[in-house]
Amino acid sequence: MKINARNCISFLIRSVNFHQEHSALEILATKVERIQRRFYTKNRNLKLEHTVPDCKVNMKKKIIIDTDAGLDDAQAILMALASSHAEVVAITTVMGNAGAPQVALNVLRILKLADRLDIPIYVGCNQALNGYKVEGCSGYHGNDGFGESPDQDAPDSSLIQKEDGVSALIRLSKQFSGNISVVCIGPLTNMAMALRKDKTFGQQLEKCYIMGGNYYGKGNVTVSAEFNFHVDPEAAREVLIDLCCPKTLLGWEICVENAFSWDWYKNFLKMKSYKIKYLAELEKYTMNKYYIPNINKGLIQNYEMADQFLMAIALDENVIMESKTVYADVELKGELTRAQMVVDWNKVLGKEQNVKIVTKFDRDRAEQMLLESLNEND
Ligand SMILES: [Ca+2]
Repeated sequence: MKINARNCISFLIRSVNFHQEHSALEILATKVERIQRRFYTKNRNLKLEHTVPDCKVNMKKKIIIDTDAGLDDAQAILMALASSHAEVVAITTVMGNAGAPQVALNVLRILKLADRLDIPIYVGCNQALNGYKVEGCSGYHGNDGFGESPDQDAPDSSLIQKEDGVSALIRLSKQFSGNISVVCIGPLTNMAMALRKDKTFGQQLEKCYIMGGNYYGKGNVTVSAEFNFHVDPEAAREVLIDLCCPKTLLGWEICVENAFSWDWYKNFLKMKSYKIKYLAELEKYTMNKYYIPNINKGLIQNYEMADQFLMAIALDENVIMESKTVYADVELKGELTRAQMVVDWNKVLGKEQNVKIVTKFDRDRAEQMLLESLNEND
């Protein structure tokens, strides 16, 4: 390795464990690289040997997770924390499976489980753009969104940051401008509010990944609305139309098509892992209140997951096997179709494409990423 400023700083980056120092060094490295490039551009005649290693090859992808955790969110967060591809810079919470403050407490429990209480949590919007507020919870994972099984040894809630989630999204997007993505696994209220407060928000983001919506009009709350879009359809619409960074969306139908069998789930629970044991305990509520009655009614055939699949895609885009880049909007007024995502497959509206919809993904790879993130022996 050549001894130059760039290599020295790259070496320091690889040696530093704490993400804040890591980030500062990356910014410094980028600035040094810029100065180096300017110098060599002006002094080409010097014919100096110039090798600037591509530091980004070794850099982890920076992400913020915007979540309404939620047990499926919990698994997705654990995937991100275990990934060698990503650095979780922050977690912002939004109303959905529970109110945003309760979601922050749930996230604290997950970070404690993963021994990553160093990651900052910011409480975001606790009501939708139109004022709608989830009273207590969505019902799916219980009143607290976490199986109504309180942690007797819960982490100190003072670890939750004072800054609100929307401000944190705007600040971090500027701090890591062009080098940070948001993985949205809850309703899109925080994202829409960030955009309303700062029109340049989308320009600062590298990418935005969204679990939500549907492209064949198949709902899981109403006949035609998916949960995240149903909680805040106005926010979903504003993000789809106005957020200008590249957006990748995983809709509900493809998640159902790729659901796992109940035999798979039984084997999953048998894995020797303190994380799975912990999550399984919390999921008992959903199992008894939702899964078993609906299995008996023939309404659900498989163990469905969504946030985990989106996280797999965000962590490694090679998981995407097929996608369609299209113009999509959200219906706000329909008598039966409010919150349904409407995809202009045939370019009838003549509008510019605004989102990449995943239409096929590598479930085996996603499953492997999930299992690897959880499979730690006690
Ligand atoms: Ca979620």
